[in-house]
Amino acid sequence: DYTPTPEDKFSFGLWTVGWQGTDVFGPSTRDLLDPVEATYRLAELGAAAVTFHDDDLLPDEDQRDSVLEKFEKALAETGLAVEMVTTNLFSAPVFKEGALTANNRDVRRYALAKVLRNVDLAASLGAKTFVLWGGREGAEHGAAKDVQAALDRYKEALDLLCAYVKDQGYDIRFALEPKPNEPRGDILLPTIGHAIALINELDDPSMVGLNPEVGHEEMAGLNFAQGISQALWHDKLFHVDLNGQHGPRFDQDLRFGAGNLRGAFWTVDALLGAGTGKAYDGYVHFDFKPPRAEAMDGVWESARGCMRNYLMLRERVQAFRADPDVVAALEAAEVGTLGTPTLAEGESLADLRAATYDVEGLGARSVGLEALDQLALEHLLGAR
Ligand code: GLT
Ligand code: MN
Ligand code: MN
Ligand code: MN
Repeated sequence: DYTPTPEDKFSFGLWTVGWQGTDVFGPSTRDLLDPVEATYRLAELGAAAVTFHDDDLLPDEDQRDSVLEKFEKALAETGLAVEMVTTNLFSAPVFKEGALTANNRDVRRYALAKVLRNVDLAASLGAKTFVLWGGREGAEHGAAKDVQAALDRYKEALDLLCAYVKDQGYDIRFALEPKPNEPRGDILLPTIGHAIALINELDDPSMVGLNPEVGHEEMAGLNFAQGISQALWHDKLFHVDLNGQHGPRFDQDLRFGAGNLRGAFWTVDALLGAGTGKAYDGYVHFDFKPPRAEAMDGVWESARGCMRNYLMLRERVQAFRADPDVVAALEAAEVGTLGTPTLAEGESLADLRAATYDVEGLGARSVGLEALDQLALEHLLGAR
């Protein structure tokens, strides 16, 4: 009946249900939501974990200890885990021109100190993933950012953070979250591919992976399922931000399943390993914004919808993969044949070059792609 359970490993950012609706055209439409209350409500709805930025939970330094005490009590009473922690390096005016890659060196040092303090908190709460979303790392003007120097500083910060985590003996890995633009005009590490390339230049690439967000890739016109499949191939899908988006426009952060529904179907399929590939085994994390027009009832409905939509899509995807007609259509489309190396064992390139190919016949062959996709659509629509 699509009721989530802790085994589904659903997780929510406190900033999602806690978003008060402030946007560029108007102030908040909802009251402040106490993170402790959010924790109890999310547990009731069937979530397994929560995540947060330092500033979501601890906006007030004077109350740090008492807030943490109440929060830890809520975690203990609900059984919810803190699976991921992240740092707000984007709201405060000090980060207006960047944080870890700001031109100003004091800003960079302050940003790194803020992350380090939060890494200690993440370790003390048992979080194993630490996300870094660099929303302010970037520029609006060409000469304003030396991109190559900024990448040096990104690498420096990540190398220092990884060394710190090893030094402290923490069981934590970092996950970079790409986004093409917003709030900066052009953000560094705009896509999954850019981030993977940077990771490979780090001192210890094994400690850093990705936290891709559906909407962020789709803002760039990219296919999310294909992007996370590549991340899985590199063993870099450490975490995920599921939400919804209607094509290339501002970051919508719709509930998962809203927006590009077919994309959501293939996203779940990719997370499950797309039939024969590596599957994602981490928390299923939602990063959405309940629309500004909603009151609190709509906020909880939106959170519930994320989980129900995931469960419904998972059911549809599993039915699709198990359908004998789909198995036959995959076979007809030669999808499995792609797993066979192009050059056979013991064969040489000379053999390959000397072989004869029925180029005309191959050009005219049936590929069966529409038939396969129609089966997917019928499963998605519940017609099979
Ligand atoms: C911010 C951003 C999200 C990121 C969060 C992590 S913060 O809300 O829009 O996509 O995942 O820093
Ligand atoms: Mn987003
Ligand atoms: Mn967001
Ligand atoms: Mn996100």
